[in-house]
Formats: sequence, structure tokens, C-alpha cells
Amino acid sequence: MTTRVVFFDASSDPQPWLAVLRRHLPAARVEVWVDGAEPADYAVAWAPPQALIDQQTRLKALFNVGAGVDRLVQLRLPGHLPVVRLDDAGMGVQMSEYVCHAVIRHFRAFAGYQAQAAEGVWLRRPALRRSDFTVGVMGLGVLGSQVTQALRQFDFPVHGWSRSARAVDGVRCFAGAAQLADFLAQCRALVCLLPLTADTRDILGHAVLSQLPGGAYLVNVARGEHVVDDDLLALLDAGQLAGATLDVFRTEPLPPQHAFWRHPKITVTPHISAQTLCEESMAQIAGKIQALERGETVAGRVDLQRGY
Ligand code: NDP
Ligand code: OXD
Repeated sequence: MTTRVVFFDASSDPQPWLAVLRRHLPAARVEVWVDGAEPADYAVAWAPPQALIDQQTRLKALFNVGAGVDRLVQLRLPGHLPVVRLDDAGMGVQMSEYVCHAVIRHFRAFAGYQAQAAEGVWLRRPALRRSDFTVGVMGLGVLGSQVTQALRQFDFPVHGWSRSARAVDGVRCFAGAAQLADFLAQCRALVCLLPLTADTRDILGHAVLSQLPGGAYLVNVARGEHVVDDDLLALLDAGQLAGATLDVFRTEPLPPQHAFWRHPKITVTPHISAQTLCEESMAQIAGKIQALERGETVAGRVDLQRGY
């Protein structure tokens, strides 16, 4: 029997994604999902509507065209349906370069030098002590753990925080709510790479951010709902935080009137810290479909109870 695959992503032209899937699955029938489409064996989707799940009752697996599954787990999903997230697929290196860039830009005061250059000002600022500049990474999963290793290349002390106890090369690891305060107390820069779940929503609010050392810097590359926007603005305006680089927002695109756009201490990027790469992601998913057809297990299965 021919394997049938349906694809859905309302945010982009599906044709390049279909072309790669078809190239890697030459014997399969790969089509865009439309309302009322025939039953398929696999769905490959980003933020699908509930109708896709309700109509596609014979799916053997649902593949998320991304790492974060917060949009998927909001749907009513059959408990038996395996949901598989992207497992790096070229995102780790992008996330590492984005985070290192943001941290180093702050650590080396490059934004300040750019402003000086625009005014023709020749002024050396005192160098910060690297050994005092601990970078903390919240979330030590597929992406967070790679980011810690990239930061280590620049000799920053790196601390990490996860839900369960982890051991990551050269990283001082903290776990769970009980160790959060100790973790935060030393982070001169804090990077958020947590999944969005009931436990992590709004985590970057006053209570947590105010436990950072004075003058700390925030990099949020996870989800906008991790940040309590007004609390962040208040801490920046009070001088308790030095600045923030934000790639993700509660509403995307970030509305034109949002204060983050114009805040002098905030750098905004449009959710590009780690983009889903067409070739890498579709090749990975096609490989996993073939593995499942052979009766093998695949990496990246989402725990629906945990929400990531
Ligand atoms: P993973 O699921 O691989 O890792 C998640 C990590 O977060 C794990 O270490 C996990 O702990 C930890 N964690 C989960 N819940 C808690 C909690 N309550 N308290 C403490 N730690 C917790 O995720 P990825 O590394 O692949 O991706 C992280 C997120 O990055 C995605 O969910 C997505 O939202 C975002 N993302 C953003 C992109 C962008 O372009 N801006 C692109 C790709 C992803 P444990 O190890 O114990 O399970
Ligand atoms: C993802 C994303 O989760 O692009 O993959 O945000």
C-alpha cells in the first residue's frame, strides 16, 4: 500500500517543502492537507487547525515542523497518536550563533561603540571580567545544551537550569524550583530556552527577573509567553536589568505600537533565532517516516502529559 503523507503550514508556500519530502519519499503520496482530504498515514504540520486532527483519524504519527510544540498541544489530540518534534535539524547552530552574538554584543558593549562611532567619538570602555560574567541558560534540551557548549568556547562560566537533574560538559547544572534562586543569583546574562508549558508560562516576570544580579542582561529565544512584558519594562526602566534581546513575543508579528520596538535597551528580532530549514527538516522527517514504516522507534517523541 502506498504511504500517504499530508502537509500543512499556513505560514509559508508549501511547494518547496513538498518537493523535498517527495524527493526523500519517492514511493509515497505527499500532498497538501485540505479540508476533507483522504485519510493519510502521516501528517507533517506547523500549527494545524483542529479539523486536521479530527479528520485524519488513521494517522500513525504527527510531525511538528518546528522544535516547540506549544501550538500543537493546545489541540485535542488522541492520546495514542505519536507526536514528533524536530530534533535540531540545523537549529542548534543557528541558536548558538544568535545567543553568542547577543551575549557578546552586550559583554563587549558593541551597541555602545556603534552609537559612539555614529557621533565620531573615540572612547575605550573598561573591559568586564569574563570570569565574573556567568551566563545562565534556562532549558538544557536539544537546543539549550548546544548553546551552553557554544558559550563555553568564549570562556564564559556557564550555568544551566532544567526540570530534572542534568549533567552537561563544563556546565554547572541546577534543577527544579528548589534550585532556581541559586541559579539566578549568579547569572549576569540569562538565556531562555524553555518550552512553553503551564509551568513555564510567565516565568520571566518580576519574581524571577529581580533575583538576577543588578545590571543583568536577558536573551529570550523561546516563546513570548515566557516574559511578563510590563515586568520586564519596569525592571529595565528602574536600571535593575541592563537590557534584553528578544526574538519571540506574545503577539507575533510584534504589534507596531508595542513598547518593545522603541525601547532603547531592547533589541527586537522577528522570531528568526533558529529558523526551520526546509531541506534539513523535511529530510529528517522523511527519514523518521521510513524508520516508523520499518517498525523502528524515532527520537523526538513528545510527552503530551509534560507538554514538551
Ligand atoms: P527541549 O524540549 O529539547 O528541552 C527543553 C528543556 O527545558 C529541557 O532541558 C527541560 O528539562 C527544560 N524544562 C522544561 N520544563 C521545565 C521546567 N518547568 N523547569 C525547568 N526546566 C524545564 O527543547 P529545545 O531545546 O529543542 O527547544 C526549546 C524551545 O526553544 C522550544 O520549545 C521552542 O519554544 C523554542 N524555539 C524557538 C525558536 C526560535 O526561532 N525562536 C526555534 C526553535 C525552538 P529536562 O531536561 O529535565 O526535560
Ligand atoms: C520552533 C520555532 O519552535 O521556530 O521551531 O519557534
